[in-house]
Amino acid sequence: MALRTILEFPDPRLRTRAQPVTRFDAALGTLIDDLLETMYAAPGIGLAATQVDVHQRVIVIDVSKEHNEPLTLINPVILAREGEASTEEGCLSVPGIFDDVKRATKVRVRSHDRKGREHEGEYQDVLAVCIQHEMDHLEGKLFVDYLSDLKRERIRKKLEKERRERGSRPAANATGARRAY
Ligand code: GNR
Ligand code: NI
Repeated sequence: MALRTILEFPDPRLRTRAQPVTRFDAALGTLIDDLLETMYAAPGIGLAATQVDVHQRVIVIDVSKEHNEPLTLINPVILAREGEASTEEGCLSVPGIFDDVKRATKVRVRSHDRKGREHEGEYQDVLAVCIQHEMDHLEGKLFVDYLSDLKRERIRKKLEKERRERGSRPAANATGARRAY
């Protein structure tokens, strides 16, 4: 297993539309294991392959506290949606930014598991929100796209400034102290 690097807004690679999975092989298994490990380490409640620069229709989710209810949805399709509610969302690709997004409160989804078996399920509340958020990633869409152009521009500038300041600082060592020159 391995941790993968999560792309951050406004990286243009996050705008790639993912392709359907056609081979349910060992490489797919490795990708899923890496996505789960990267999601738990972050920590986050979901991760789409798009976020680690793999443009295949694979998402992982675990909304449990104990991190013991992993869900893998491959080639997911929403068959039905019900209800509407606004929830505060965040995204590992838009670190430190949280805002309200309106989504369906219940979704019926058809997907495949890692073995290629077809599965249909109904998901509600946090799980429904998370699935819709992750499926947006597969279309190259981010939650900040639902905000105003002005807000999204402000977020872009803030993240670019933070990255600039992070990038020009000497790397910290394992104890958190700055390296001496
Ligand atoms: O960890 C995450 N939390 C979250 C909270 C509210 C709505 C959606 C999410 S998904 C996010 C992880 C992530 O960026 N997945 O793409
Ligand atoms: Ni996200």
